[in-house]
Amino acid sequence: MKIFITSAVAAATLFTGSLAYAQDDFSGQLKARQGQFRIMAINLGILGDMAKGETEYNAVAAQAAADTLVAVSMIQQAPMWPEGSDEMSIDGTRAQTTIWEQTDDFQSKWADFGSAAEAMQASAASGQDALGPLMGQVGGACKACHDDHRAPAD
Ligand code: ASC
Repeated sequence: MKIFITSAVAAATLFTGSLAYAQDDFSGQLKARQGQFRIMAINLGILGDMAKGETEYNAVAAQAAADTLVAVSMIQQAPMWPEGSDEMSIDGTRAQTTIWEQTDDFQSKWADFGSAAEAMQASAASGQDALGPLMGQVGGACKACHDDHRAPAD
C-alpha cells in the first residue's frame, strides 16, 4: 500500500510537472529578466548615491557596482524574451510588443547599455567626479529603451 501511494504521488508530480511545462506562462522568463533589471537598479542606486554625495565615495564599492552592471550586460537575453511574453499577451510584464516588432532596435538599445556599463567600469574607481557623467550615460541608455519598449506603469 505504501509503495502504491508513493508511486501515485510520484506520478502526480510528474504529471503536473509536464502540464506546467506544456502551459508555460513564461513566469520563469519574467522572473529572470525582472531580476536582472533589479540587480541593475540596485547597483545604479549605489553609484547614483555616490555621484550625488549622498553616500561617501568608495572606489572599491563603485568598481564592484560597475563590474556588476557589465556582468548583467553580458547575460544572454534572447532566451528570456520568448515570443508571446509581452504585456498584451500575459499579465505581470510591461514589455511592449515593439520588442518583437523592432528586434534590431531593442538589441541595439541593450548594446548601448553594455557600452555605457563598460565606460562606467573603466572609470568608476577614478573618483567621485567621474560618476555623474557616467551615470548620465547609463541612465540615458535605460531611459531610451523604456521610452520605446516599456509600457507606462498603471
Ligand atoms: C534606474 C532605474 C531605471 C533607470 C531609469 C533611467 O535607476 O531603476 O529604470 O535608472 O530611471 O532613466
